[in-house]
Formats: sequence, structure tokens, C-alpha cells
Amino acid sequence: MTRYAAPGTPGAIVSYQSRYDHFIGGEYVPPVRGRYFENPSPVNGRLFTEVARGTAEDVERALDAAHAVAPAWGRRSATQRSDVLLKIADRMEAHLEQLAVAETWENGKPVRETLAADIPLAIDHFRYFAGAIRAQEGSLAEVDDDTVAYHFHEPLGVVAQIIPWNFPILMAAWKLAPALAAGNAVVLKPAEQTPVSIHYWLSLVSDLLPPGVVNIVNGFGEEAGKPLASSPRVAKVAFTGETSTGRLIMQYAAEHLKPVTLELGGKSPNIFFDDVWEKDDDLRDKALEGFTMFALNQGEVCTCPSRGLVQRGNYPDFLAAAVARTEQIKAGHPLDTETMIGAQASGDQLAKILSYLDIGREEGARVLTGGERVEFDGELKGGYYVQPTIFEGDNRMRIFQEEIFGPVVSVTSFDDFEDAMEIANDTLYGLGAGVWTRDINTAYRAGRAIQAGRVWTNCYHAYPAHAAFGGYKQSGIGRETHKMMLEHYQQTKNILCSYTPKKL
Ligand code: TXE
Repeated sequence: MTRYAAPGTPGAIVSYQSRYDHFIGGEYVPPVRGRYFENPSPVNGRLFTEVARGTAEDVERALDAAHAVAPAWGRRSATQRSDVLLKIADRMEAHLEQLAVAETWENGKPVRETLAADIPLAIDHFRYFAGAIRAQEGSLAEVDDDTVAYHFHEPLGVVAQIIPWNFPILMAAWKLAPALAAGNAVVLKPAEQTPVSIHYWLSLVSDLLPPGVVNIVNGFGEEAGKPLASSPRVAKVAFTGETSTGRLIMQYAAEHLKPVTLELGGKSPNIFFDDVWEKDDDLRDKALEGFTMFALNQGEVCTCPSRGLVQRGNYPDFLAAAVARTEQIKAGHPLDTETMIGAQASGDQLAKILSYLDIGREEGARVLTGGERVEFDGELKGGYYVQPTIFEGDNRMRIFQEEIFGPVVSVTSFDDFEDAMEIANDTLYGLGAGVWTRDINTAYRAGRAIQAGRVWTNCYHAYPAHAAFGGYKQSGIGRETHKMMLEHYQQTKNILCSYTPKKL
């Protein structure tokens, strides 16, 4: 077991500045209006730094810097851009522990996850797009004997990216890597709940980026995000966050006919067919682990498997085992490598989750385990902790329909395949789903019948760079990860060329 020292205490491997400005044109620039906001760590609720509170004026400055460099960056060869991404990945790998501790301290999630998943996945993402851009080719079509249609991929220019707080560095990597690989300059606004992780990342890699290629404007949604998403000077807006915010982003972008990609909320079903329980083997064990994934990242994942659908034949046995397994999830100090569940990312998010625990009880759902806030003493006093909670109820309840974004799963039973599909698809959302079965026909049919962009089959919460990720229904527009993402950051140039000297 390792316990990393908290930033600002003796032995810490991460230290912060007392104040962070915007990062514009390769340097730190104070906010035009001179205002800052305070940033607490969810681990103990205490303030650890303050951050520039951006407004439209700061966004304009960042757009100036991005526009100044975008043409030159876009003209660099794919190999040169790829090299920059590879160097970023190497630098991150060399500082894996520091990045993991910084991410944990600001977001509250356990360091065992940031060490094993968040940061390695972000590193791999840069490497993947470094390779993908070099492998990308245009095309040509022979229109007739003398005429050829060439198709080139060209960058969009300057793009806006607005990211959430649940995976501050990974979400930045998901958006930055393809945008930069494709030759765009970026203005990115981090979430106000986690404004500093990206600056910590920049402190390690900014010398690798030509000034102005990546600009960070911190601040709140209405004050900094809205002017960025509404600007006629951005060629595209990429957003991850709440579905209702996504709707606003689309409205802002529509005014200047800018394309959007949106990665929004979810209420993902995790479906356990009877045959999984039939043998006491690894798959049964894996399925139980898959069930407990609702508590991964404290449930603050858009694909949180927040609805458990368990077939009736083995329902009581499965549920008893699932409760026992959930009660083994070790809570504790997020900087301790044995801790499995850490703090919720913000006081507001904690309050939202607690309100849903009340709503569930009021609706008549049964609490099978958990259901309460956790208040530690000592170093963690004042932090935002919640017990992993299993509710039993039915799909009409609000706790089955609304995104809680906490370590809460609502469980119900189903009779047969059709029943399972009906419950699974009875939601506004369509982001993720899990299917657990030994029968390949059931697995295939369920995978095709579920209206969601990602269906994990006998696994859950895996995010390889080369699998497309994104939502059906109100869970979003477009995809992230996978090489198809490059095209979301490019436009197609067609040169239609006649090679005949004859008059037409
Ligand atoms: O999200 P917002 P919040 C869900 C989750 C959570 C809820 C609220 O259910 O409880 O959303 O979280 C910026 N113009 N998800 O309030 O508001 C904001 O500053 C431009 C799901 O944090 O969507 C931040 O950078 N930008 C989710 C980003 O949008 C605006 C991840 C996300 O904030 C803006 C996070 C505006 N008018 C929350 N308003 C997922 N799908 O992974 C806000 N922002």
C-alpha cells in the first residue's frame, strides 16, 4: 500500500501555484477583468488555489492567439504533428505519478484509478492519434478518362472545446489529441469544478506546443463557455456535459452555422441474463464485478451502469452476491493506493446525489445497501463522500430515468429477452449498455437491439482508443475516440481536375 502525500504537505510530488491565469498564446495571461475564483479539493473540501475567471474578453484574446497560429500549424506535415503528440505522450508517461496525484487531488477519485486508467488512457490517446493521422489518406475518383476528383482532408481552423469535471485530463486528451492531429488550433474551457489539472498538465508539456496551438480559458459556463461556443470565430464546438447544456451549446453554435459534437448524459442498463449465474466460474465473478462498476469513479461517468437489469430466475441469489460484493468496495483516502471509492467531485454534485437518495426512498424504492453520506474525521474531514448504494425498484421511478451521476444503481428484474430490451430502451438516453450472457445468440441480438452507441458484452467500462464512443438518442451527436474522430475535426476539399487540353 502506498499513500501519496497531499499536495502542499511534506514529501508531496505535486505542488501548485497559489493562482492560475489563463494560458493564451503560450504564456500565462491574467483575466481582463482581474477576477479569480477559488478552487477546493473534494478530498477535504479545503481551498488549494485560485483560478482566473474568464469572460468574453479573455475568449477573444485566446481566439486571436489561436487564429494567429492555426494556418501554420495546419500546414505542418502529418509527421511533424504526429511527433508533437508522441512527445506529449512520452512526457506524460515520465510523469505518470505526478499527473495521477494531481488528477486525484482536484477531482477526488482514487489514485489507483488515475494511475491505472485515467492517465494511461490519456497517454495512449495521444499515441493513437499520432499514428492515425499518419495513416489517414485522401482519395481520388476517376470521373471519366480525363477527369479526376481528388479528396483532401483539411483542418477546420480554430475549434472550441468545453469539457466536464469527471475526467479532467482524460477528457482534455480525448478532445485535444484528434483536434491537434488534424491540424487545428484549440481554445479549451475546462470545467469550473476542476480548472487546474489541465494547467498541471501544461506545466509538463507546454514547451512541446507551438504558442497559440492550445489555449486555455478558465471560468464558468455562462461567462466563458457561452461566448466561446457562440463565437463566429470558431469553426466547430466540441462539448461534453449535461444534456440540457448540450442543447444550449447547439443553439449557440447554430447562430453561425457551426457544427457540434456533443457527448452528453446517460442512464445505462447493465443486463444480466440467467445463464451467467448458472456456473460458479470466472464469468460469474466477472459479471459481479461488472455490476459493481456503477461505483467506479464514484459513479461520475456518463456511461455509469446505473440501471441493473437481472433476469428473474436467479434474481435473489445474484442480488445477494452483488450486495456482498458492493460492500467490499473499500472507501478511504483517495491518495491511498488501496482505496476503491473516493470523493465526489464537488459539493454541488454531493448535494445532487444526496437529493436523489431521498427521492428514491420517497418513491418507495428499497435500499439494499448504502444510502448515506460518509463523513470522515481527520484528514478527510469536510470531503464529499457517499456510500455505494443499491436501490431496488422499477423503471418508472425517477431514480431509473434521471442521471444521478453518483455511486448509485437502481435494480429491477426481467422475465425474458423481449422484456429486458423493452426496459433497457425505455429511456431518453442511449450512451452505454452492458450485456452479460454465455449465449452468443443472446449477446449478438441484445447488442443490436439496444439503442446505445456502446454495448459492452461480458465486460464494462473499457475505453480503448480504437473503439468509437458516443450516444444515440439524447446522449449526443458524433463520436469520440476511434480514427473516425479525425473527420469531426476536418473538412473535405474536393479538387475536380480536367486533364484534357480539348475544349469541352
Ligand atoms: O454540467 P454542465 P455540470 C451531468 C451530470 C451532472 C450534471 C451537472 O449529471 O450531475 O451534468 O453537471 C460548461 N455555455 N454531467 O453542471 O453544466 C461548464 O462550465 C457554455 C454529465 O457540471 O453541462 C463545464 O465546463 N458552457 C457529463 C461544462 O459545460 C457551459 C459530465 C459541463 O458542465 C454552459 C458532466 C453554457 N451555458 C456532467 N453551462 C458527461 N456526459 O460525462 C455550463 N457550461
